[in-house]
Amino acid sequence: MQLNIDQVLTENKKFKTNHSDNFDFLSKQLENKGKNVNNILKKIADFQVAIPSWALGAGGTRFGRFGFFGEPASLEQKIEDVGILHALTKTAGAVSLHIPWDIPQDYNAIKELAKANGLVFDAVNSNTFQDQKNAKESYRFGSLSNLNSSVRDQAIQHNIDVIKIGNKLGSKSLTVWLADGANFAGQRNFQSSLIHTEDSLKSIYSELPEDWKMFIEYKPYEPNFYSTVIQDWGTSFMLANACGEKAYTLVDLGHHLPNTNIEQIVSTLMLKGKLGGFHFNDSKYGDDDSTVGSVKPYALFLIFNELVYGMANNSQNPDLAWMIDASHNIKDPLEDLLQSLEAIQEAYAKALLIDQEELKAAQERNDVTLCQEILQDAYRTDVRPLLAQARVLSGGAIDPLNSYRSLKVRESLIKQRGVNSIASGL
Ligand code: PSV
Ligand code: MN
Ligand code: MN
Repeated sequence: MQLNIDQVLTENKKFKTNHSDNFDFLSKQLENKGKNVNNILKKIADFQVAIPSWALGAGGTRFGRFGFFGEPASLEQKIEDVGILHALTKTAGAVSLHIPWDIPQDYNAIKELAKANGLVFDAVNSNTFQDQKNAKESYRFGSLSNLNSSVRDQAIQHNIDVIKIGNKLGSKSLTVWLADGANFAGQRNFQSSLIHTEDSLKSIYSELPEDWKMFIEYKPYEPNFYSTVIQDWGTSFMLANACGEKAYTLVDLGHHLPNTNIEQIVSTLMLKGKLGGFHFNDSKYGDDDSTVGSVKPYALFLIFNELVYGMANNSQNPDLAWMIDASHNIKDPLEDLLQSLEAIQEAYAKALLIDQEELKAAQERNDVTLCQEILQDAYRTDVRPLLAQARVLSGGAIDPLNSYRSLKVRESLIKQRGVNSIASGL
């Protein structure tokens, strides 16, 4: 199923007057404050976030999985789903595949389909956290960090195969997330785990094409509940440095212990030119699957403040790879992704409103109150008319979620795919 522009434009008629009133009011306010609204709109429109193939079906927990209806059962259907998100929002112009879940049968056909939906292929993700059918070795006790060199070799080869698959699709990066670690104290020697991981990552890195990047994700716990080999940004940063200049740290918002100052991590990594990618989600305790911005929107805004500062001031850091990384158990996944995309754009737009010069001057005068006011003034601005206007200018929907429902997208997907189709994923 593909949404066409006429359906979106017809939908927009319903919201047009209200939207114009809201946008005119806000742009006047912003221009009175000296903001260049057109520049902001362009930045919002240019901000594209990749959708991971595994977010399109209902996720699950170790206690169970409640399937959602009309889930995409093939790579083709996953691409169509991302196409629907992009047609509505114009901000989801990329898809991120997970191998071996998403191995294309016909590369040309898949590339054509992506192109027809306005999508490119973002980072490819390897999977050494599950044993694959007919695999010779098991990852039960780790993959790249395993004590047994045959297991490590299998995991290294898998990552190299993933690079080759991504290369045929036009991807330019590999994301490595390792589940490796220990469930019990004393189970593994920390140092040998780290040494093996570093050596394995270097072997993968040596096979990276010249114009590719490798992103190294970190996570403090889960599925291992005592220790994870790449547990924090420091470990990831160290490994990225050991591999070389094409290796970077990837920050996944849900991969931090409660109350971690993520904005400071972002800032440090950008200063060192080593922040490569970003996975958006939200979390209340230690989860990594809540809708972006649904629990700690102010924290997300503070993170975006550092990202915006870094993008303007840290030319040593490359362009970032943005992706949503969340998979839900009970919501319509496409509705959840629409909400997440809106929350990301909202935090970004608010951060763009911060007057960085004024903030710097207030910091230099140690005017603590004013520093806080500058941030909060930007945060308290309702920027949603800006997001809607950026979408209108790009041919998207004024109100994506509303139109998704009134165009009965899920109902059509169920009709086509059936109630019980199941997507592969986390
Ligand atoms: C597991 O925590 C995880 O959510 C990581 O964040 C990866 O990016 C993702 O799965 C896909 O492997
Ligand atoms: Mn992630
Ligand atoms: Mn995660």
